Amino acid sequence: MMETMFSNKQTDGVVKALNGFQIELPSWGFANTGTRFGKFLQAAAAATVEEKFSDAGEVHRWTGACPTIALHVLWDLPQGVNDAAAIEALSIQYGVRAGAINPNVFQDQAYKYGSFGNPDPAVRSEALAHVLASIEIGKRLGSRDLSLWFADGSNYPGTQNIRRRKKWFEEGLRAAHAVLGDGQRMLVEYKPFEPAFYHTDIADWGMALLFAQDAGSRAKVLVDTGHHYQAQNIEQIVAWLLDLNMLGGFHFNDRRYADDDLTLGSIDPYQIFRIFHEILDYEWETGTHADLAYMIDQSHNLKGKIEAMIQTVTTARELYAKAALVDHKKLSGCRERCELVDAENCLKDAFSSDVRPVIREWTTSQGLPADPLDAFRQSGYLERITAERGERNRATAASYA
Ligand code: PSV
Ligand code: MN
Repeated sequence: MMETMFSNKQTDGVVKALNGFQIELPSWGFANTGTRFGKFLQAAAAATVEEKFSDAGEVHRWTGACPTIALHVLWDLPQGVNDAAAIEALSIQYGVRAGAINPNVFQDQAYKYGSFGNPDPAVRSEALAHVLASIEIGKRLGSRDLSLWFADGSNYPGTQNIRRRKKWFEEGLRAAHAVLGDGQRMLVEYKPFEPAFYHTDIADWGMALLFAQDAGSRAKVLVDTGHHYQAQNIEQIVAWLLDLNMLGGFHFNDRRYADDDLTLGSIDPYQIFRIFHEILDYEWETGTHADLAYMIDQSHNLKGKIEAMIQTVTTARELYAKAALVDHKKLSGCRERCELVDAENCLKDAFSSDVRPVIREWTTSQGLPADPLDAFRQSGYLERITAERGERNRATAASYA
């Protein structure tokens, strides 16, 4: 039995939560990325898909919470399904499986005026063909989720027919849904702006929900925490989507201004806690398991990429464990009696509890290091890859100069 300041019941709840908590790493989070003003290149950054698997494997090795890596088709499987065998070999070698498959219908020049929403039927067909090829990759790799994000939109009023584009999106999403394999899901992500700055075709959770409902029963909504206006109540969106059985998963990150892709919990950890709380409260009340894909969608330009990922996973685990401390029965009673202060304190007490000792005991019991960041730093991995990749990455940096 663990010796903590919590009751046995609380400790059991936290341990159950820890046992079930997994979060997916983004392949693109290990590569050099930047803002539109430039890139600060890191000597240790991954440049090949093998290096991304290797780095992701390292995060999983020390945290034990990240058995899968999300792949972006264009960046990681440029030859489509022909690259699947190589991905399978990397999975075996580095101990992380392929997770969500992300088609890319936003970078090719053809997509200047959109992909599924492009007025040109030939471009719409090209985009659909890429999405269908991505579904094939998912089938081949045994990956459950097709994760769809579209940059489609327009920059100036009157320049696009918004209603027609909506219809074209419905057609494309239905066609993609029709070929999903058994057990595959389609996740529809929304974003209010960027790169489009006047209208975005899937701008918010309502649009994503309607598209998903229209596409078919295996389409769900993907909530990227960075894709909301400043004051939006994300946990309410989460609660509604859970109630509708339409929440598929998350792209976790934090933001201060817009889609900043900052480290989860770095700006507002209470918000992530409140999101986790809505999920666990739903599970407690309904007695069902919310089958959600927890994924990270961050790009660290200044922090060391692997360290930042370990920091993220550690924070996510802590916030999830804190949410598991909420006394749902007490909270439910307080709500019924409208005991507002006591109800709110159920959340605040859990959020302000220090869960780190119980997590340390749990990780040790799993054969994992109590301090994953320290274990990573001691391992020598960073020094090794800095030496191995540094020259190449410095040459790339020089070519930018
Ligand atoms: C777009 O901002 C996004 O959140 C989508 O999920 C993309 O797949 C990802 O970032 C990487 O560009
Ligand atoms: Mn995202």
